[in-house]
Amino acid sequence: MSESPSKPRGVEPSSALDAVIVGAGFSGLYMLHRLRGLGLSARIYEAGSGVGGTWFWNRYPGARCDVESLEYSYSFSEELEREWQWTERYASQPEILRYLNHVAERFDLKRDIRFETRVTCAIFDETASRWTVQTDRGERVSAQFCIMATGCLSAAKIPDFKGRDTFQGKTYHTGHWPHEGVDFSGQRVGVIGTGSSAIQSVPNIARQASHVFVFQRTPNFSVPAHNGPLAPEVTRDWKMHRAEYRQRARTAAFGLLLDQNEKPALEAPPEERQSAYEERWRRGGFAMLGTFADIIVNKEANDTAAEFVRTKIRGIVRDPSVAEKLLPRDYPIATKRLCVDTGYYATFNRDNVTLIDARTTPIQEITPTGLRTSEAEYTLDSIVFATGFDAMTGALSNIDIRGRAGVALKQKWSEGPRTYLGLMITGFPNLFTITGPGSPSVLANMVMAIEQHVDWIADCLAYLRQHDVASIEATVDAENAWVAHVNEVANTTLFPLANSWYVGANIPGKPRVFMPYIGGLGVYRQKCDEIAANGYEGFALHSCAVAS
Ligand code: FAD
Ligand code: N01
Repeated sequence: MSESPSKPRGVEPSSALDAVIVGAGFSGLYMLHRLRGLGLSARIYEAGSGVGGTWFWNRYPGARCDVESLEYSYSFSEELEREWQWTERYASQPEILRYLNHVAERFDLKRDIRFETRVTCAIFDETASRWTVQTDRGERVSAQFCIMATGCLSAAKIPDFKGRDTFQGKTYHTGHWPHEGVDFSGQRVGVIGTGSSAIQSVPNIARQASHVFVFQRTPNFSVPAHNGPLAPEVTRDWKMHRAEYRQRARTAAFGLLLDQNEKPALEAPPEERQSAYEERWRRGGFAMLGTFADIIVNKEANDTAAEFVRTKIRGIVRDPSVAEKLLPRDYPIATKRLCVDTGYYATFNRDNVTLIDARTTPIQEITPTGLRTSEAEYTLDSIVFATGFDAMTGALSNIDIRGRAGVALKQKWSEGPRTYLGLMITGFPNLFTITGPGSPSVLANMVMAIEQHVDWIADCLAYLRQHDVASIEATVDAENAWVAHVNEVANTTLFPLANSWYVGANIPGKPRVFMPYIGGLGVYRQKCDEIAANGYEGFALHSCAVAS
């Protein structure tokens, strides 16, 4: 039974736990399950009124995963995997949310989750080697370990447009979609943004609204999903070979069964290249990324893939001037997150859809009746902000986290995030970040990245218990070396060339640092395992009588 989310709890007497977990998405749920298995006392605090994280909040029309359902699901329990049936190649948001609720029920997790409770503050007590965690309900709890499962894409961001609050119609952010859904019938709708959320929602909104105006600042590369019902033979094959498939995904660069071609694009003659891209386009989804070995490291190779997609866009969109506006030109393909769509480009063939180039004619103001660009005024009934997230660091920065000597994490990260392995931060002992900056996280099938982090943290806590260790902390040298390595690897790729949320470019004033680790999930896993096997190399472990 979950605790009642509706009644205010007031200030509870302070209680002591082994671990506090913040967030009840894929990360927090599995973390709680693992800690229970170790016999540790743990509690999740979750701002939402239910489990699911991303899949609780992002309920916009068309929301679904773009990593295939069979792969975008937990692998830790064979029984769970055998009993759950995915219905589509890419599961819809409601189906993924049902799945996560099923997981929470099946493993009896909800009794240790405090819903509708936001963690506002976490302070490290150096004498006791414990964290004091406070919530917006006035609750205060002490825990030896604090585990941030707060999500890389959970801090929704609405840009500070002039006049934003004057609009008299309805506004929505894709990441905070109303649970009851939205009926756009007969409405003139403005959608701001053309990232994955817009690319999934625009075709659906356009089928309902009287007119949709899409305000595009940067065109995006998108490949077709070719979604559909999961054929029984595909599910059968998966269940038969699941152990092997999962093992491959865990050690693969992107945590995916990508079928990576090891040949460089430029070594293939043009006809071979063309037919390879065509074949991947027919398969759909992220298959495109594996067409050749050098797409994300060699600009010339990348150009061949980018031009292939641009040609596809020209072929789909009937009005050449609209097609021209939709062509991404100023960054290499896949260096902003590749989108996977169902009918996105074709939507611009509809009479009730207008594309506005918000780069050449920028949005100047939101008005009581709509939106004004430098060129025209648009009368709107609703505005959808598909404007993304303060990614990777936003949810952590929203909490007042204070480590040794009261130093604030925000202050430590004022020039960009610094971590050791994306798991721990020097000066913040016993604080773990699941899929933190400096880890593969958003560059992988995130469920595989999450499981790897959760397992590593759980094994680490078991080790600390066995060895009577009260605190663990990344050393300065290890953190410095890791940050340097993360940057060095990023600079061998084309990723830093794009103004993406990977480098914080979507948030005015955010330091430009490439945040995830692009060395590959398989390689990273091996490094993490070696570090643990060597007695937690790069970490300072202290046993301390005063603790607990
Ligand atoms: P989240 O699911 O973001 O959960 C974090 C939770 O922490 C949230 O519920 C939030 O309310 C809570 N929280 C945060 N701060 C606090 C606080 N201070 N106090 C209390 N609670 C707090 N990844 C893929 O690999 N494949 C996909 O196909 C894919 N599709 C996506 C589609 C969308 C629309 C989005 C936005 C992201 C998608 N992602 C995808 C990334 C996705 O975020 C991850 O796959 C995964 O769901 C993250 O799980 P998580 O538990 O780490 O974080
Ligand atoms: O957000 P985004 P998202 N004026 O940041 C524009 C995952 N995800 O929610 O590119 C005008 O990608 C901005 O323009 P620009 C996935 O990892 C997955 O779509 O900065 N426009 C951009 O077009 C994804 O990458 C799925 O120039 C402004 C858009 O808003 C991540 O979540 C589905 C603006 C934001 O795009 C985020 O995706 C959904 C301004 N001031 C999400 N500010 C799947 O398919 C921003 N924009 C699985």
